[in-house]
Amino acid sequence: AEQHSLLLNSARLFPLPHGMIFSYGTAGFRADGSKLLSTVFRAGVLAALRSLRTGSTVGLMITASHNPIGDNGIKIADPDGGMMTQDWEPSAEALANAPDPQSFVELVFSFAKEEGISLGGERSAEILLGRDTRPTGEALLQAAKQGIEAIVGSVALDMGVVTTPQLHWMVRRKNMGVRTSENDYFMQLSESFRCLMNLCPKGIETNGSIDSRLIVDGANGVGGDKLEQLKKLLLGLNIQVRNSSKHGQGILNEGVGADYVQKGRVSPCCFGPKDIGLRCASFDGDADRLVYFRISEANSNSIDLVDGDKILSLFALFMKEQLQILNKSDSQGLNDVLISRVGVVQTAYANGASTDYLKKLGLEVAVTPTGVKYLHKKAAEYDIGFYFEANGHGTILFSEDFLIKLQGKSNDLAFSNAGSESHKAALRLLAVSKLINQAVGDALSGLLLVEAVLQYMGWSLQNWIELYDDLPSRQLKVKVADRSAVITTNAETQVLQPYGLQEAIDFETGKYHRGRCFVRPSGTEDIIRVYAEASSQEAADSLARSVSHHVD
Ligand code: 16G
Ligand code: ZN
Repeated sequence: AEQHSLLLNSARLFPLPHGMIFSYGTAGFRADGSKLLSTVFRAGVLAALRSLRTGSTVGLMITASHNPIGDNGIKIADPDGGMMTQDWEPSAEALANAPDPQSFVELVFSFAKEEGISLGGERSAEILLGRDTRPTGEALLQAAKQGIEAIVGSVALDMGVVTTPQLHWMVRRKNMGVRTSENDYFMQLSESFRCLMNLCPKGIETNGSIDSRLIVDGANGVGGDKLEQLKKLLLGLNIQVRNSSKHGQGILNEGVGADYVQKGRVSPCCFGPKDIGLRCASFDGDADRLVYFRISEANSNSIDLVDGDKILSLFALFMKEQLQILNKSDSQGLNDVLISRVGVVQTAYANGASTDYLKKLGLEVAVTPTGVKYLHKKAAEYDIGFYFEANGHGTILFSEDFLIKLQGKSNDLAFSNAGSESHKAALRLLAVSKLINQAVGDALSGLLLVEAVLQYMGWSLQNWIELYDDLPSRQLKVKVADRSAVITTNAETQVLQPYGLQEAIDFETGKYHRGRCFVRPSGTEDIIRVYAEASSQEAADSLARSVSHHVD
């Protein structure tokens, strides 16, 4: 009874705004930040239920990533640091849209019963809260806290202003029973980075082609500020942060950030002719996306983009090489070969040239629908699973089982063959597993891994760009009355409905050499997206244009 009235009284403080319908999309709830108080309060309640149900700590992050500064959003992180299980999304939506406090409370009780959660019981819930730099973040955080505290025995721990990947990392670590502070995060990243740098082959730095200078666009968000802190712990890199939320007068995600750079293929604000030829990188507003770029020699308004596909390819090449080195010496019978299932996961947006490249490396390539939750789940099926979206969101996952074997092997080698090439390869693989965020894609750790790998290879940005040539592509958006009218299948590569649209796409695509085209409803905006690829830019443009007329 106490629980019932506590919940009801709290819910009354957060009435549902008129005429809004909230959906738990690709990346949680998103809307105008001023309209989200009830949603965030209710998500706080749900997070507490999730924690009770799993008996573990969960996370709640308040961010709208690369969206404009007035927007905000909310995501729940599961105990392993990944996104909340998809089974709970319908309930999240039902709770968010319950028309009044009374029906909300009834829903909470019936859902708890269904899930076997005892409310007001012995068990207590723990939720880590984080937010990005948005002005509505503080008020929303308070609403989330009240939601959590409306479930008897629940505790909210405020992690402050953090990147999305930091919060996911903290949740994961908390449940592993290890230290979770921001300082621990910085220490783990900087130590594993140093370890990788120390294991670089000697003599390469004299090559002269590698420039230690790196300029990073922080999107006027939380990532720039965190990188300023992290870089103090790094040796061997000369990082300059621009558009960091600290001293910039710039506005979050406005003319800056990974989404702006990748979609528009333009340089962000505060980058110009003075930077021609330099290695540049860009984060998005909550620092879970990373792309690299270079201001073109020919035209300082345009850039050479190094997107998520190329980051993925660089990582895959490096890791494959380490596995080969590790296993080569063993074929002489000294040790057992470390068997590993290695796989790469992409979406339909992956440039066709990157997929060809990865297959040529001998890797298995899987395709899933857009959205981290799909890619992550697939990648977790491998011993080493790589995933990246072209937009720069991705990471490398190691299975527990494989890490135990790898550690064991590394220990054996330290005993029998310390300092050998295979021992170094084992140490590098272990360092990567600590550097790269196992919970979710992370621009900070991704950046450090790129830098360490370039250093290891002795590669300039130019060498990396030449890994393969991107096929020309074009993305368009089409405004439609009802985006749900388009239904796709086969990881979004084929249209099921409306009838006849796929035939039209096939017909148009057939006219172009290396043509590939697909359409899908956006999960974050009220539009249909069209993607086309072909052997020339003119052809890709024209294919995208003609298909978008069929969508209209
Ligand atoms: C969200 C997704 C991102 C996806 C994008 C697609 C997460 C954390 N983020 O930002 O992975 O690429 O949506 O947007 O899952 P769209 O559906 O509008 O094309
Ligand atoms: Zn983001």
